[in-house]
Amino acid sequence: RTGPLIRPPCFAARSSVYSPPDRTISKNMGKRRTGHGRTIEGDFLDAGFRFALVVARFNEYITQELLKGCVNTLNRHGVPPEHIEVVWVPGSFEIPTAMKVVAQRKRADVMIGLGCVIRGDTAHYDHVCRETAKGISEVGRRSGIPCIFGVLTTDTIEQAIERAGTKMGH
Ligand code: INI
Repeated sequence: RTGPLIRPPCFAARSSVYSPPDRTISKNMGKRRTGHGRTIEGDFLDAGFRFALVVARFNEYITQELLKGCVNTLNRHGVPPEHIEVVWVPGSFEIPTAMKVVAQRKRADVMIGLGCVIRGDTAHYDHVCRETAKGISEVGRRSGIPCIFGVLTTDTIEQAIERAGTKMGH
């Protein structure tokens, strides 16, 4: 018998669910227990989920590339265009707020925040990075909807360009 499968809303179910050992065998083996009852695991196959990509306009020449790479990756894993919604926000700082609205309106099963914060001469960079990261994880924890952190935080524009698909791809 196959053990029960817990399928979190975000993850496609794997067919290879762990099967508990045959009862007759475990009876013969006394009280010794091996393995576990069930496995919760994601895979890379589309299962009909809707994706909201929340993208910052700040440093748009970089975030456009992140968006292209993200859409391309989702498409390659079988996500159709009609399951991808793009929400533009002014800067990375606003990504968590938009994610919260998307979550409240139940418009997505998964959200991906895409932004690019480049260090300047002031402490502004630190505030934007901190609040963006904290906010995205907070929306994810509170809503139960997976919120992916796709925000580059770099010291230089060159680093951002390198990480936006030019060197290693996405
Ligand atoms: N937003 C970014 O996404 N990247 C940056 O590099 C950046 N810098 O450097 O200032 C940035 N600032 C804007 C911020 O995200 C907000 O949109 C703004 O402060 C209004 O709330």
